[in-house]
Amino acid sequence: MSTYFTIAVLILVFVVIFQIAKASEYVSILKGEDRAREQNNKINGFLMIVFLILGLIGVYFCHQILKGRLLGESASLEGEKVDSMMNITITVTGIVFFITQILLFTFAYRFQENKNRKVFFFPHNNTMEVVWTVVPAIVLSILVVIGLRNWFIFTGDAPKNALVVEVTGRQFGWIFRYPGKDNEFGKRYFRNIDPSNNNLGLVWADNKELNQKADPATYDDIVADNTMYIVKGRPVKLVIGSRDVIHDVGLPHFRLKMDAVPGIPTTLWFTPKFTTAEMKEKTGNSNFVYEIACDQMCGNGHYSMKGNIEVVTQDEYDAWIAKQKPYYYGAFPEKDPSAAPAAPGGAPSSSPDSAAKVTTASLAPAAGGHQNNLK
Ligand SMILES: [Cu+2]
Repeated sequence: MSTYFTIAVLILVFVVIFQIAKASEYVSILKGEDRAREQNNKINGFLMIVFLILGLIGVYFCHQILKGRLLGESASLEGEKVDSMMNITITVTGIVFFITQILLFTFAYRFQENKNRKVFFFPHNNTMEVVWTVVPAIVLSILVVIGLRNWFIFTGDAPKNALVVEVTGRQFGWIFRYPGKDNEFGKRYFRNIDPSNNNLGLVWADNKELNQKADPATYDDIVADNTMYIVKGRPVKLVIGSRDVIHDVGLPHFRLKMDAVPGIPTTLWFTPKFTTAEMKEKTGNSNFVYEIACDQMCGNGHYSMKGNIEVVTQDEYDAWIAKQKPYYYGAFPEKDPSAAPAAPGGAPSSSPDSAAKVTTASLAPAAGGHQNNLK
């Protein structure tokens, strides 16, 4: 309904403009063309100045309205560099914008047609051509060099004390992996992916068909869904990938983003400045969470692809990571050493065992399914 209404309004506006143009044409014939043009010039010149003033007022109000809605201070040290680039770019382009717009409209008004003045023929000037080519070229090159330098910092080697987290995008969510006690990520293979118990395809069993050997480094890897824990003041390096299509780790509060590409790991590092609790206080929003927004159109559930980041202190992080069980034990509970002593606990001793059996039994058809796929 509203579409038809919009189309009808557009047609009406078009008809009105057409009629006004026709009427002014008749008026100019009646009045004599010269006089009509003189009058039109005056009106247009005046309208140019009105447009300039209203436009500048509009720019001011847009700025005032948007100022409060922006994200506030960067929540990472590296993000400050992005903010400063943004400020330099807006200052330079802003100055150029105001000078050129004011000159454009005042010249149109000031130098409108006048019977007593003759137009000066000014076809070409080499010096001016050189100036307006070289000056923007130098300014833009400086902006690009600052940007490249920062890009090499963000994507380059992270400091040695950095926490390393692997971030994998999937349709539609994020999977986070921590290397565990050995500080090493175990191998992954996409054909091992099983949504029920191995959502990253960790190579934790031999597979003769694929000529794969189990990688012991996978046994202590910790895998978490939805929420990533990182530490305030400690650099964090993200090793980013994807399980299906191209996603993008968008970190608006930290001012960074990086594509998540299947098969090609990308990296990014930054240092969080405030814990989530501090941000709740700073923003006055008790529900504040740092967000990973997928910045790449990745399918029909793209809008829902939100991950959370909890920035905590080192102590809180240590407490959290100590509570996490390696992902391996989720699929093979019988291998969990902490579960074993619970078994000889009197009456329910048989129940953990049987639970383990059920899980391993449920694994078997899944593994069989993979083999079928391979054939
Ligand atoms: Cu996505």
